[in-house]
Amino acid sequence: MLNTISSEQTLDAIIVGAGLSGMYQLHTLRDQLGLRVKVLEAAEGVGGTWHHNRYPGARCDSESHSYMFYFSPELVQSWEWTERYPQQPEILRYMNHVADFLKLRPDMVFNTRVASAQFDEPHNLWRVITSEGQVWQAKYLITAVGCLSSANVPAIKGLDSFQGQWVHTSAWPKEGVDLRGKRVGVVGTGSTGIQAIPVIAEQAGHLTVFQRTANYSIPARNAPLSDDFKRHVKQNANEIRALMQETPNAHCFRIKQRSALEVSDEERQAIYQAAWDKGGLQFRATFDDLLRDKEANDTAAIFIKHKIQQVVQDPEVAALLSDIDHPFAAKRPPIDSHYFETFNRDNVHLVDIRHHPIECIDANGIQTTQAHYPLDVIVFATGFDAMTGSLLRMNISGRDGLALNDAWHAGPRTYLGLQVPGFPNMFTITGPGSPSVLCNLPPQIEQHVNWITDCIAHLQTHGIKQMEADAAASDDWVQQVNDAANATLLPQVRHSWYLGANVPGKPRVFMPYAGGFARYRGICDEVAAQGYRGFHLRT
Ligand code: NA7
Repeated sequence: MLNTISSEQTLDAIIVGAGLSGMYQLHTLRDQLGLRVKVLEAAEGVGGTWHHNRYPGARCDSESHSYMFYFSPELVQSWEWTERYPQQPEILRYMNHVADFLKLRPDMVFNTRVASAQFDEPHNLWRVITSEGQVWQAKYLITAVGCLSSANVPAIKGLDSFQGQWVHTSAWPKEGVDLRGKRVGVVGTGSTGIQAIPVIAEQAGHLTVFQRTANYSIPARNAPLSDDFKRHVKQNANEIRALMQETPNAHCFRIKQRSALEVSDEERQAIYQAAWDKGGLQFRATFDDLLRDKEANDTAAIFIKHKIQQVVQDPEVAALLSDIDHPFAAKRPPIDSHYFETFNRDNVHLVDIRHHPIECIDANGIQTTQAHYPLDVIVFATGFDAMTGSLLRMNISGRDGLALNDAWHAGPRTYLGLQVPGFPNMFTITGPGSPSVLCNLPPQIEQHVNWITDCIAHLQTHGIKQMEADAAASDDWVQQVNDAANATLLPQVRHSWYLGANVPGKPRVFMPYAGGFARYRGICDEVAAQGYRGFHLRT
């Protein structure tokens, strides 16, 4: 097989995925280390998750000035966001801007899906085969496939028989879906459903929302950015970057170091009200024990449930929307633009599928155990086979043909979320075992890419042929990931995709590292400073 591979397809590194992580990784390996690198990307352009998630209302829940790269002062100066929370088209424009600014496109191969990646031990190479049968090989394989890229379409009986149109939010057609005047059903009320529902309600003739789990949501209070704020970002880029690196969630705000239980009721209400008025994920930052202490969490939960009951006029609908079974922020906490208000519209109907589950889909709509709902369009806002789905889909096999699917049969096992034992010279950006989905992603991507780049520079300079995570170090890390999660309320949620519990048959393992971004960064730096403790370096 080696003879059939052209010299252009023999590289130092192959990166899979042209989202933010793949783009930055290409820049550092190519432009800082001078390596021969290509990015393979299934889509026809850059953007990763933002290329595909074009559903109505799609926008970022991180504030725009925290959802960008800060590694290059020139890049920071070259861009201005227009809104507090940018919409998908603007984010995609930013990502295209990054690609052009860093002149990345010549080294990106689009419309190229990785069908398999095998480690060839005798040649110490990763051999990647695309779905078109092209073969690429390189010493290093870097997966930059995102955490939320593998859609979870529920296996509901009869979906194939539906005569209308159905679509998953993460595969929204580029040309859009004409919802005007139609009877639309949305299944799912996570962050995506909560963003999409208010916008779909404005377009559709009638909207039916199928809710399995009621959810908290905080108003985003989105607004255009003032010129003053845009100037502030450019003038304070270093401070903004430093702040994001210090905070547990890699956002641009600090968590107040106080307990929700140490202030009076009156003071607590005033604090929550101010955070509610300000809007956004900062609501979580009002107290530092909301995710650790159930009693503290209850105070926030009660405040938000009360708000829902105030906003929603029909008491039965309000009761259903505020009948939330998990602690606040123990599932990914959505933020919204008029989500609860949408249920006051005449053309919106809420269906409780917790107590009356969906039985099947037929030619004309959705049948629950209680009623039939005729529909023209079904929108699945049902989330993702998160964190491991896109990695496992790539048919990766490591040393001795060990398949990643087998290595992870009991759940993902990584060292620092960066490497998997048995898979030498393969690196994973924001993979399971790293803070990933619990934190704002761009600062983490910078940290991961910088760490991997320094590491590869070390391997190249010292003539090290192979780097591989030690099995015992990986087991210890999995334990640390579990311990960090168990110190919070996060693992208490049923159906949590943090645990893989939203995908039938998926092992239940808490996947993201919940110890905080700053702590994680410190651990990674220490491991590197100690000569890559916990990795085998083979010359
Ligand atoms: P989520 O957060 O996984 O939400 C998916 C929603 O779909 C949630 O309400 C689920 O209910 C519901 N769901 C999933 N499967 C089913 C089935 N089979 N039947 C009915 N309802 C179902 O995904 P999102 O896309 O909203 O958000 C993911 C991330 O994307 C988000 O955090 C941002 O980072 C961007 P459940 O709660 O499981 O009962």
